[in-house]
Amino acid sequence: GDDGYRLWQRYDKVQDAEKLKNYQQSVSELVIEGNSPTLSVAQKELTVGLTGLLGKAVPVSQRLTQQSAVVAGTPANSALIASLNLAERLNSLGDEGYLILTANTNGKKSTVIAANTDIGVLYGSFHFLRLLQTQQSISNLSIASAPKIKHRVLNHWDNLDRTVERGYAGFSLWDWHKLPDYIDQRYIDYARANASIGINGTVLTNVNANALVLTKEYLVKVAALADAFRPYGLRVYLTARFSAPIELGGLKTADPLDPQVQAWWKDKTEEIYSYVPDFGGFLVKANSEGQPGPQNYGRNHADGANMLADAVAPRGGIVMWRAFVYDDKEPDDRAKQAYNEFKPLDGTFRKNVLVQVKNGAIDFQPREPFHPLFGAMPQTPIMMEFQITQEYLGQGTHLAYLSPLFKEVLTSDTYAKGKGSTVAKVIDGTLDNHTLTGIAGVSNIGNDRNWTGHQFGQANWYSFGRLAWDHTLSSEAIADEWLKMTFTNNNQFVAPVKNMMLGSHEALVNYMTPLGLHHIMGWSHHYGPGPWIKDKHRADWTSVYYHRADEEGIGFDRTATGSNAIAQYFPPVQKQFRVIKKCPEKYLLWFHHVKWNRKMDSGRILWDELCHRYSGGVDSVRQMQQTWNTVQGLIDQERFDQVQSFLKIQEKEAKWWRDACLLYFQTFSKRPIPQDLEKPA
Ligand code: GCW
Repeated sequence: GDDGYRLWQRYDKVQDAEKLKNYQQSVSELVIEGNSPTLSVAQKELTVGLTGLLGKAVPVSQRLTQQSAVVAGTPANSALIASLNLAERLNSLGDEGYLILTANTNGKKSTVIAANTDIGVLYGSFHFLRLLQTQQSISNLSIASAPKIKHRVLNHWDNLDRTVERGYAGFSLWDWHKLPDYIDQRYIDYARANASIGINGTVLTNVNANALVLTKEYLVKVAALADAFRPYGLRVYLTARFSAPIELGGLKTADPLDPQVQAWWKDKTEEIYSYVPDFGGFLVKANSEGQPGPQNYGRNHADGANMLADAVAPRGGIVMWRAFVYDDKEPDDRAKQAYNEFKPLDGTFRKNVLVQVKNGAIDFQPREPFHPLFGAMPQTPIMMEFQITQEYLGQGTHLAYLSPLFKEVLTSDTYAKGKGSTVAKVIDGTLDNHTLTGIAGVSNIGNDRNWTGHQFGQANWYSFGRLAWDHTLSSEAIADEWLKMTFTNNNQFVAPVKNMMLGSHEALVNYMTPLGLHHIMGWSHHYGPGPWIKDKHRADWTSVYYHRADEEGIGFDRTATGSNAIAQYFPPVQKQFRVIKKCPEKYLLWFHHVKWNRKMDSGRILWDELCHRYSGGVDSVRQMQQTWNTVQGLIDQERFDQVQSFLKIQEKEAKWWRDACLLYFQTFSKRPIPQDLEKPA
């Protein structure tokens, strides 16, 4: 059956007869001079891919023998490529960029995939395959591409017992029990998939870290994974449990200023590099949600990060230090804590430290305004952390295409250096001239047959990678290519399903947390609705803390009359959000406590508008179901059925959200559900 295992890397024969003929004529042989592990996987991918797509064998050759060859390589390892004098064009493309050109090689017309490095050749090869998979013309190519961000990393919240924190697609891919001796084909296919979208790093372990992964027993297993991934340009990172010197090293302290502690980490790091010579470095969650950290010893985040940074620096490693920190010390507004702790540390981090900031200040909500730390620490490379796994967005069963969420954040303007200081420019280093740049996505991958649980979860992995490479791509373009590669080029399928995807995130926001509501999910598991949650031992773990509904109105006042979290933004941004009248409605209840009878843009009062949003969300899901039903028969039955079943679950749960939230909030508003809307069941 077609279970989705092949992701977007399906190389089935091109259906359009004319295009097929053209491709067959344009690709006669594959010429790859030189050899290396990376070139050999590029060759394999091109051979398998082209053979499948063209429906004919494509001979591989070390030298050019025919017209219409595909020639791939670097000037250093290929005389043919060197003869094209591409130095100038390649110069600006760095270590990972590539060219795809229609060129004249030794008097023969060829398609050339050229790069400075073998990994660039591999990335270019995947791009070339994508052109055929999406049935674009390959007759007159002149493509240059290079990533805008240097470290494009997946974060796996995978535990050593193979459970995955916030994972909804089965168990961890890493089969520690059979490693290092058994290399599951899944590891290779995982690396292929990542390379195909330019992801070049993977943090194997949960940020709620287990120090055991730093022991020899595990390091040999980590090394086996790193060996499997290396040809694909995928570097391995680990999470570092801050108290490891105590737990593993038997020291009395983990104080980062203690010379013994520093020495322990240096030795440990050297040991890691002895197994994994290109080890990427550490990702650290410290002093957050009960994790140990430098503050346990009266030190700050920079002290902790710098100690680890010094340990990995001699080997070129980096430290990704997370800014997702909160505790009960900031009872008036948890949203303010990260900024308050980190902003004063700007300029005190080592050169090889990135501070990794979640897209919003609370926690991966269906919608949040951008985190005020973006733009606020110009001397520090700030790395983005998105969540691909749908912890707060319906988890394994709701279809929500997340590229629009990612784009909304990336295109937000921080005004840090005046208009046009977008979050994307902070992240890609152009705003403050950083060359060390990074973006992380919390993985939604597990050992389910289709990797992500929901077939459409694959689109979120895919779009994270594509945007990490080039954040200027549109959600529409990404959905278009993903659908064509994953399902079919048939426009009767692509056009309506693309529309469905593009509206899906907004639909979810509407039936879960419209108008800036947030964190009203069920306690701890974060799945269904739970706006009534209170009486937990910490205020900021309740829902009532976030929505603050009362007889007068609803919403969290984060202006000067409330927590004043708004003051963490640059003045022009504050101005956008400060007064109710001007604040975009999508963020209204994030920043303001608003009266139930306040007139909204639609002319309705707030209560009625809230009812309309919740109902509209349910309607949108029904619309998605209808759309999906029309494409039956255009794709394989197996994936069609699964998506159809999940949409039924989504509809049921959208109603659950709508009814639960409206009935609950109605106990405060004491107003009727508008006549024209379906009544809560
Ligand atoms: O989103 C929250 C999750 C925790 C997670 C934490 C974090 C890994 O509910 O499960 O822990 O954020 O990002 O550290």
